[in-house]
Amino acid sequence: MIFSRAHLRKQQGAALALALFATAALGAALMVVLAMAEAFLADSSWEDQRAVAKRVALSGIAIGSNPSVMRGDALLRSPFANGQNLDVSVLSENARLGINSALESGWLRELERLFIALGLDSQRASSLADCLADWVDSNDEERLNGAENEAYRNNGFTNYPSNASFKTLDEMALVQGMDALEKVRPNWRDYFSVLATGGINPNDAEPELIAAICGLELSQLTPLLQVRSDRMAQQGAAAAFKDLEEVRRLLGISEDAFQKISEKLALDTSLRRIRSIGRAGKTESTIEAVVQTSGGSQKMLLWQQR
Ligand SMILES: [Ca+2]
Repeated sequence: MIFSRAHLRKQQGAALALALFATAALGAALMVVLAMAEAFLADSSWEDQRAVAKRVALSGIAIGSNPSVMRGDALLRSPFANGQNLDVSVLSENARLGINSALESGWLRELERLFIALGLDSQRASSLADCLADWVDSNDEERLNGAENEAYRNNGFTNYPSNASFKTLDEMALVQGMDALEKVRPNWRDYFSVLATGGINPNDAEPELIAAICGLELSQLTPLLQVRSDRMAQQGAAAAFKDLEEVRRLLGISEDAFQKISEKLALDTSLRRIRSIGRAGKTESTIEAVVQTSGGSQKMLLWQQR
């Protein structure tokens, strides 16, 4: 089918109007929810306030899931009267390392560097990378410092390892050697995902993750991080790096040397992790969700509430 330019412009205009309408509608819906919540809060119990906080957090997930809402959008951080407020962060899921994908790609050296950056000594880091690879590979042959069924059986765990991809990060925590990581870095889960695939996103990932996975010194990232934070402060997510060539130039790496590094990076944002904190009175409710946007449809891949 051939469309005239005027027809296409009309379509684009309609799409923009729809996106603006969706954003405005979200804002209006949020204001209604919060006005109701505010009236309700004036004389309410802790349980009631907690319910309001949860409703505020739910509004945040609805806003953060909208593809037209970008990181840095004012809608994501809104203070309200009576101690209510909303705090939403939206990040690409590739801000974390997709552990299944990394193991499939054989990134054991990269994982070892990351575990060292997170606080393990090199022996433990190397051993943990082997144990993770043994957990997901289909065979029962132990790697040099790995662990297969016999090692787990000796410790009373007869059904480990699963010899299949990790389904959750809690399953990853069962791998031999993860207790040592938990001890030195209790928040290790923030660096990993069982949903992300491919490379990590240089727009959103923590500096130590980018450095470890790409085999760079932290100091090499300084210009990249400076530009990233300056632009984010001035223009929000619209200023994100849109091509890897710009990332390469900021890292000061030759085109040849960058070839191997570029496969560890990805600018894809089709998976977004939304963390929404709703507060009401003295209560707080946090909801975390991972949403996949593909074409015009969205799919919820993770939902955690606390
Ligand atoms: Ca195995």
